[in-house]
Amino acid sequence: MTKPNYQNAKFMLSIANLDQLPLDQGIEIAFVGRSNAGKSSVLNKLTQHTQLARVSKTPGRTQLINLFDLTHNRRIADLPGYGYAKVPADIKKQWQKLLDAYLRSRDCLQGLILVMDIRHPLKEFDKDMLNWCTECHLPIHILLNKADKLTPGAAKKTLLETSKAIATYPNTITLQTFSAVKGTGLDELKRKLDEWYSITAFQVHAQVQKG
Ligand SMILES: Nc1nc2c(ncn2[C@@H]2O[C@H](COP(=O)(O)OP(=O)(O)O)[C@@H](O)[C@H]2O)c(=O)[nH]1
Ligand SMILES: [Mg+2]
Repeated sequence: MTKPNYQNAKFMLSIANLDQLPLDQGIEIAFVGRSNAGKSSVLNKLTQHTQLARVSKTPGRTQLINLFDLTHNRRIADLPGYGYAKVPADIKKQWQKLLDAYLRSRDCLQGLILVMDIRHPLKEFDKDMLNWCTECHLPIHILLNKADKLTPGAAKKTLLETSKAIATYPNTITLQTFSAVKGTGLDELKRKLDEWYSITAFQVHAQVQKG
C-alpha cells in the first residue's frame, strides 16, 4: 500500500448519526481534541489546506463527525471535542454518546490522534478519551500542540511528565510535541499516520486475536 498523500484530502461528508457513516471498510484514523486545543489547525497543517477543517475563534463549534477522503479507502474522521466550550449539558451528553458509540463500533478505526494544548495536558476530556480507547484496544498518538508557546526546555519537560502520567494505561500510547503554527513535528505525525494507514486487514485481524 502506497503512503497516502495528505494534501489530497477531500471533504466527504458531515454526519450527526452513526447510521450515516460510510461502509465500515478500509482504514479510518480519527482526530479528536478538547475544543481550542488546535485540532482544526493540525488538520489544516497536515493537509496543507487553509480551510479544510475550519479554524474557529469560537471554541466548540465542530459538533459533527466530519469525514475526509484520502485515497484507497483511507479516511480521516474529525471528531467533536468538548471540555472547554460552554456547551449545554444535553448537547455535551449527545456528543459523548456519539463519540462513545463511534469508538466502540467502528471496525475500520485504526487509531486516534488526540490533540492537547501543551500548556494544559491531560484534562478530563483527554482522560475520558484515554479510558474509552483502553476499553476498545485502540492505539492513541498524542500531539502536545502549541509547543511554540513554550521554551524548548519547558516543552520537553511537559513531554516527559505526560509520558510518565500515561504509562499506567495498558493500551499503546505514543506522544510527541507539535506546533500547528510552525509545523514542528509534522514529519513525526506523518510517520505515525503512514504506519497506521499501511496496516493490512490481516495484521488488524491478528491484533484483535492477540488483544
Ligand atoms: N501558537 C499557536 N496557536 C495555535 C496552534 N494551533 C492552534 N492555535 C490557535 O488556537 C486557536 C484554536 O485553534 P483551532 O484549530 O480552532 O482549535 P480546535 O477548536 O481544537 O479546532 C486558534 O486561535 C489557533 O490559531 C499552535 O500550534 N500554536
Ligand atoms: Mg475546530
